[in-house]
Amino acid sequence: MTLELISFPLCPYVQRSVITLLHKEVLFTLTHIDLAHKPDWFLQISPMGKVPCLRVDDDVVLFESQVINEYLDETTPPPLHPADPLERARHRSWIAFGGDALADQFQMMVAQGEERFTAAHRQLFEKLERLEAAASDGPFFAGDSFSLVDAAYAPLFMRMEILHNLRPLPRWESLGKLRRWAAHLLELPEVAASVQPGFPEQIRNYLSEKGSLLLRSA
Ligand SMILES: N[C@@H](CCC(=O)N[C@@H](CS)C(=O)NCC(=O)O)C(=O)O
Repeated sequence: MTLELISFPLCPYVQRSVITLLHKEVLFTLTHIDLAHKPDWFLQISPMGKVPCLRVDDDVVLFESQVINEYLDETTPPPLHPADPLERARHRSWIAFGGDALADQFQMMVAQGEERFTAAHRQLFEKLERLEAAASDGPFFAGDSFSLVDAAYAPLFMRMEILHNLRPLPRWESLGKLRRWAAHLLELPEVAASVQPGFPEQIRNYLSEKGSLLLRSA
């Protein structure tokens, strides 16, 4: 089986799948595209025009990070989803929640004005506070073992730490359980290797290009 992941280097949803592939030690190739100039071949294979897409055996194309991760999980051991259907469904619920939190985080990152920044910041932290209440005492989301929920949140946590270093985010500092969970995930080799070297600088440059308020008031 050949696996080609179509990527944009800064995309957190792609990163969810890269972490899963690296965790499972599955061979894959990564093809980067420029989302500002989507190539025609990409638009032809990506029904939603979004990354990630996973091309399997040069033939079938999967899209949506969660679908890709579940396919990888079902086809390569060890399983990262709980065996119990109810617990598995609970994990899926929190992964979907994390997808929305990533969208809020993105809005906060690219906000140029105070009003938009405040709205995105409020939405993001309302979600993170709920997540804090749902998370276990660690070290992972569900306790002792790494799951697809961990793969789904590591990209969000990585960006939180980068943003917090650029401009202190006191509400992030107050979320003790999440920060301990984040610190544990960010030390994992598959998480560290899921981005290119110099990633914090790449995020900073992206924010600068977007005229982000986060940099202006730093
Ligand atoms: N729900 C999707 C979200 C993917 C997504 O929003 N990807 C962004 C990049 S981070 C994208 O491709 N945006 C291009 C566009 O919307 O035109 C997933 O989980 O895969």
